Amino acid sequence: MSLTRVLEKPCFLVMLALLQLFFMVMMYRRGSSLSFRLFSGGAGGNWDYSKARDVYTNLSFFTPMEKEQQRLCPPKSPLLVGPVRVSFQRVPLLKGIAKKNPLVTWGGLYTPPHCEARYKTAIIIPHRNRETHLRHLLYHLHPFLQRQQLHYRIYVIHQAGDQIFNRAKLLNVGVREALRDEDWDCLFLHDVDLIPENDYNLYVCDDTYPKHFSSAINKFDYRLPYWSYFGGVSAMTPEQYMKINGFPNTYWGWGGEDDDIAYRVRYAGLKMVRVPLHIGRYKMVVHQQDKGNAENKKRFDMLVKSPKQWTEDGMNSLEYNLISRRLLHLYTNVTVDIGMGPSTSPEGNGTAS
Ligand code: UD2
Ligand code: MN
Repeated sequence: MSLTRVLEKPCFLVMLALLQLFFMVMMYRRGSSLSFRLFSGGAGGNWDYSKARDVYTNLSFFTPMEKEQQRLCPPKSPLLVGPVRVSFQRVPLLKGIAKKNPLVTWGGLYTPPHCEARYKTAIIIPHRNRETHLRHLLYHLHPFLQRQQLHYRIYVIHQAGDQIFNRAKLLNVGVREALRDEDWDCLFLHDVDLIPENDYNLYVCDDTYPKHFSSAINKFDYRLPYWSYFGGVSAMTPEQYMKINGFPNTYWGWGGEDDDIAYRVRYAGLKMVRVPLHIGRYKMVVHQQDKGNAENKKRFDMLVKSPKQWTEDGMNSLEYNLISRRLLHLYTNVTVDIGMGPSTSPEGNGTAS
């Protein structure tokens, strides 16, 4: 039968129309449907962020009773939904967040109830005086990570005192403290005010290279501010972290440390990989510059010295005084005295630790 004859058959034309209708309906419902994955492969650039889902979607499937005998979780979690709604309109209470996450245990630890997790991820958050941001993050991050079927734990590294802030040194402390607990596969270095918007942004490390996750932040119109940008949220395996000698301890105050880290990655013979912009989307809680985190005016000079400094300033020179380690309902709180930098004057920050 020739093709033209087939095309002329009424039943064929009806079938064609029905098929077209079916695909149109599927496309219309793409926010949640199979077609979303079929057409975007879950990795294409075709996410519709206007149809974001509630961040607690699918968590009702979790009942500890259903655990299958230690079967590995599937390579791709069936619970993922893609874009999730992120709103800062109401600041959630810690009690309320704990209630919504009944399977999170003390210290902010979670293990999937149905299967054995493929990845163990520690989330490390440098913190001081950002309680509302922390509550927003915990509210959104716990269900996000649970849908990814990860074994995870959240660490909040709290700088004691009111001396000038040091984000990078706090992250070094977090890594050392987290590795005391477990052999984590992946260490996430996570700003407290950044909330991920797509759960296909898997909180898992790249086996070979340090990875940047917050590639598209609303603050920067969902674009990279500059090509080597490494601020916000990044992740490394413990091996990669040690290979770059961790982060610098000597950047006191705001700025520069993220660029130093990006440089170290190159000096150590590695390169940076990045989550694609359509998945690595984040909302940042709007905030002013904090008291006690003045701009580090010496950062440009320090960056020039970085090729010589990085092997001497980092995990191998890290010193701190652990004040307390407390297992709270939604996270492990590590309070630490990291010293006070060379001087408290804005001109004086940013030299040796
Ligand atoms: C940018 C980077 C950040 C870092 C910083 C320069 C983005 C989205 N983030 O953040 O990764 O490189 O520049 O240092 O580009 N913090 C406190 N309390 C304080 C001060 C800071 O908890 O008093 C923590 C908190 O986790 C915060 C992070 O440090 O998210 C970065 O500080 P920021 O948010 O004030 O700086 P920002 O948004 O310019
Ligand atoms: Mn910020």
